[in-house]
Amino acid sequence: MKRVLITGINGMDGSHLADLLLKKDYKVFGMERRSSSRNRINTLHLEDSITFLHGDLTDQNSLFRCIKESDPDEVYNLGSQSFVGESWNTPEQTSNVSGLGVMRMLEAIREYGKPIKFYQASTSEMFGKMVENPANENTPFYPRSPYGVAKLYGHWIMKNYRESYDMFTCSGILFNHESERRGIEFVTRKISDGVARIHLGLQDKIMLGNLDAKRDWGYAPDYCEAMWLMLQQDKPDDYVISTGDTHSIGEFLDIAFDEIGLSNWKKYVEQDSRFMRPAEVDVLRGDSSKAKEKLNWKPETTFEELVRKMVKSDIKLYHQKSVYH
Ligand code: NAP
Ligand code: F7E
Repeated sequence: MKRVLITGINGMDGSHLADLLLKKDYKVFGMERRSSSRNRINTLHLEDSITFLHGDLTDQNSLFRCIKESDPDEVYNLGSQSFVGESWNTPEQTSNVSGLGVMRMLEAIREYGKPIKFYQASTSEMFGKMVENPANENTPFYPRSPYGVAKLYGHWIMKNYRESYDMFTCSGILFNHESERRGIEFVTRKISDGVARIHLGLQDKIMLGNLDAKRDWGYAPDYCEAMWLMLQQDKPDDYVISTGDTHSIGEFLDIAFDEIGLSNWKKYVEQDSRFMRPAEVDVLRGDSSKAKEKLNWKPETTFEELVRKMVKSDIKLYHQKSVYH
């Protein structure tokens, strides 16, 4: 039985990846930070099937300990301060976790000495201003936020350890992917939750920032399959994972409101400068031909299916709560 350590286990991707690797019969260890309140909304269903370990990407010794205790064959480093907007408020913390944290985990693996395969959660935010559209593995990077800059350090240090120490390290340059487990502050979940609340009479308006932004949105469980495939190859490499399509926030709103039978979302959406960013990534679109060819991977879930799934799930969640709040 293969053993795996996943950082960021309670996040969206961490929980979906654990679901996938349990099905593939892995022994799963999930690293989480200590929290003063319960933080396992996405992993509650996993409490009896995986082992939780306490660790923090800003604490080198905790990473040595997590590697020793899990003795993994594969490590997926998904832990990150992943909210782009927040990265302007906490640039130092973001750089520490999402940048230096990668180096700390690589050091922990190197010190341990076993040939562990390592996956780094890189991001389309490294392309930022998009000097080429669609972007592929050879497109130059141009990050537009402290988060994007931190992730670029993580990406290059992962590559450097591959070249310096012959370690099996891979990077998935994943474009936006979403699911029913997405954090509530990200625009897709903010919309699906807001639409559910409007449908149930709990809210009148959704306050949003820049409505002109366009993203290449995919479905998180599809993308977790790609992460796993990367570590099953003979040689370590980097891959862009995307749908190849780009959609505006307006198109997301069209489908989300259609799911509750409303055709004119403009009556229910207001722009609010609090949600604007100091520098914006206007459009993202990825070319994942390499993943298709080498990993035999392609996305399964369409944009429309994704939006409808998220809205349906949020309506169901409110129905499951005995008191709406
Ligand atoms: P997420 O839901 O925000 O999950 C991130 C996880 O990292 C959370 O569980 C968080 O723990 C944990 N974390 C934060 N700071 C940490 C620290 N100091 N030490 C250890 N863990 C820490 O993010 P996601 O959407 O699942 O994304 C997974 C990874 O892929 C992230 O690295 C993200 O940057 C990257 N990525 C995401 C996308 C996307 O569209 N979703 C695209 C490209 C790349 P708490 O729960 O305690 O906060
Ligand atoms: O913003 C605009 C916002 O916060 C998307 C992370 O997973 O994907 C994610 O980063 C767009 C931006 O995701 C609101 O300005 C408008 O243009 O959902 P988001 P993101 O910044 O694309 C990448 C690939 C990652 O790696 C990240 O970890 O939507 N937008 N109005 C808004 N965004 C938010 N959050 N809230 C709004 O009210």
